Amino acid sequence: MVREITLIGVPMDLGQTRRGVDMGPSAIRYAGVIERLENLEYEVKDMGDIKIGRRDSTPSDGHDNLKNLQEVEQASEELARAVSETINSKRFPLVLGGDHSIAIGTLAGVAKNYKNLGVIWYDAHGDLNTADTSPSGNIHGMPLAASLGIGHEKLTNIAGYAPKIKPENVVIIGARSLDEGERELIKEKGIKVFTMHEIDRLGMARVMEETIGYLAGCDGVHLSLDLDGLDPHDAPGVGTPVLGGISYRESHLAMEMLAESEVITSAEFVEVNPILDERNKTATVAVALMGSLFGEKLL
Ligand code: 4U7
Ligand code: MN
Ligand code: MN
Ligand code: MN
Repeated sequence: MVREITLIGVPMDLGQTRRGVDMGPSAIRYAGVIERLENLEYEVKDMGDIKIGRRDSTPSDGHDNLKNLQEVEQASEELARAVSETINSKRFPLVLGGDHSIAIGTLAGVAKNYKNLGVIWYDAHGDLNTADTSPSGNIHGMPLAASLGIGHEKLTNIAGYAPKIKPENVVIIGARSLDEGERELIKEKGIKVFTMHEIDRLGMARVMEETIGYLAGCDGVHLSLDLDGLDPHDAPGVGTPVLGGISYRESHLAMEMLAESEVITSAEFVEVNPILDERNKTATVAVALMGSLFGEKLL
């Protein structure tokens, strides 16, 4: 793995309606991300935060069912540039969210640099909605669709190209809340999904072995980890918690297996909302999982 990491904070809260997730990057820094990675002998540079526009008082902005579209688009462009520059300087981009709409910009920046990028989407949700299927109009429920080139052009065409990724290079892990349109898209595109059912049945070790094998032909793999993939008992500081999630231990195992396989080439940790949290528990969990992802071991 690349030994130089660039942290990119994205204090984005416009992809959904609950306040506080814009403080996610601060909470993760406060939980000691830099020290954690430096202890593992990485060289860490914190480039600070991407600038985010203001919450719109007319959030749909004339675009039906796409709240704060303009502002999300702008931040995505800026984030895509920062991520791509990071990769160009041979550094590992570690993006700190912020709501999950930021994955649109992250993937726009990452995918430019790979021919056949794989994506692991660790999440309770599919994030495969479009304006037509979304029950909420919240863009944080749309980033995976947008990255596949599905949805509004302002979201699919960030950095001037589309699609960013191919459906056969995506693995969703932890799904337990899908909307009707998302189910249809998963079937239509044949997207690989390990729902909670499969995690219960196969165990996380086998799920990760299969995931790593499934993405073996990719020249890079991006990890997009939504903290709501974990059970709300372990990660309570998230905007859209869903009961019955992946445990803290299973998540560590998943990260450890990714570290051992050395497949991950970029990552983001999103949806940490300190206002909804219990004494910064969720940011602390995020940093602990980053430790495992970057090779931390007890012995
Ligand atoms: B997250 C939802 F309807 N599917 O689209 C939607 F259930 O990034 C939730 O995974 C989306 O946290 C959750 O609004 C987005 C809803
Ligand atoms: Mn506007
Ligand atoms: Mn989610
Ligand atoms: Mn998500």
